[in-house]
Amino acid sequence: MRAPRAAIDRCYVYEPGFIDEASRSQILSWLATLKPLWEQRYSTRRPLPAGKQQRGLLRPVYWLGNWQFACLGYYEPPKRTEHVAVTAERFPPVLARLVATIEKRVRGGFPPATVPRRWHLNTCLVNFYGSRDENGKTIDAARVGEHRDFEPGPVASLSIGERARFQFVRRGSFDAPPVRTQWLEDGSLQVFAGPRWKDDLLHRVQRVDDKHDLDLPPSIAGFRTRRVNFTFRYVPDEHVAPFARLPPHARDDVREYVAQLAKSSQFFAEALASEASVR
Ligand SMILES: O=C(O)CCC(=O)C(=O)O
Repeated sequence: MRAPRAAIDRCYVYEPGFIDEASRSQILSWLATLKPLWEQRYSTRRPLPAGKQQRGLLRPVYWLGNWQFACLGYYEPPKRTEHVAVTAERFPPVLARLVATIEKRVRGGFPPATVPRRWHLNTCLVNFYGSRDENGKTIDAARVGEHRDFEPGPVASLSIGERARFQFVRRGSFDAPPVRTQWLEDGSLQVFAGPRWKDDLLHRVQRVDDKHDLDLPPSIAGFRTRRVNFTFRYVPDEHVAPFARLPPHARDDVREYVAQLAKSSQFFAEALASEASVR
């Protein structure tokens, strides 16, 4: 008797070797030009939310398309859509090219019901995974706890560097065996969509290998990066607002970050300067 064939899941793709060598080296050159931010989870200008403690994010990040500052609370429709996604730099040509290929594949292969009408990958979170030095000790920070991505439609992710153990888990049973474990390898693409992968299950990065003594660009003071992950998402364009159009309290919350970015980014230098015209 023939073994039953595994059911094809049209809402999940894992493709090793998606990033070609030329693109990989262009991505690395572009990464070297970035100055990622270490963000605080909550506003440093307003009282903390009840029961919460201020903390720095575990890892430095950079956003493209729009920047979802942690202290503004991240994009979460339907209740949090306004004033949380701040216009940011465009994708560099190499990422724009890869994204165009991914969007084509999604439109051609994913069930139409899982792809919103105006869906396009206009947002990218660049995650830097590695270890930081703290008082002479090395602290590993290469993981992300269970969460879901609230942006509507398929989410695509590209990985560079050491492989990461990525897992989908059931809510509330994080110690139970994961529903799916996927090692995300250097150069790979992962895409998932639909209610099962996006809403019912949570995902996490449990750990990242450290086998090749990698130190990926850019150089970040006190931090050694061994994996860079790009997650591409869709935020409806009407929910993306330029810094100067944020309400005053939100501008106050993020101005220091924008000023920090402005030191090495023409885009954010202009965003900061444009605030003067609305004051
Ligand atoms: O690093 C990864 O592969 C996943 C990152 C992630 O889950 C996220 O950015 O929401």
